[in-house]
Amino acid sequence: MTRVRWAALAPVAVLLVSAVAGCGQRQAGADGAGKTCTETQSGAGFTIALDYTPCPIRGGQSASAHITVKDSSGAAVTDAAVKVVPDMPSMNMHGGEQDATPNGGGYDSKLVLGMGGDWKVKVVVTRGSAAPAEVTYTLTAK
Ligand SMILES: [Cu+2]
Repeated sequence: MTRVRWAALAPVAVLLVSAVAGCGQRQAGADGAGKTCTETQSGAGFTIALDYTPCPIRGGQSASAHITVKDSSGAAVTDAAVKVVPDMPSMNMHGGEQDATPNGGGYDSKLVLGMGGDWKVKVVVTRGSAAPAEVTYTLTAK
């Protein structure tokens, strides 16, 4: 009899949990969960666009980044080595460096900002034997 009662209550518990989770997901969605933002910086003859999802990035969670690199004539640069280096200057925190992977005319990378706050995200583009090009994006993690 006790077992039957618990079994009858289980769907109620599931409903309660999903109602709470659903509320959180709606808030996250309104806060940019599925949104991609793009920041563009230029340096050393390259124009480097950083797309990141979600926008804003959540501190302590892994975001996904897509980087596109164009040369001074506007042609996509697909043969470079691209590295992503996050730092939080106010706390002297160094984030996890990522080597981006070539994909679809650009480069994919994880982007992990360890906590909420202002971060400097450096993208380093190295092509052949040329000196690396570095650009820095200022991103605020929530
Ligand atoms: Cu910090």
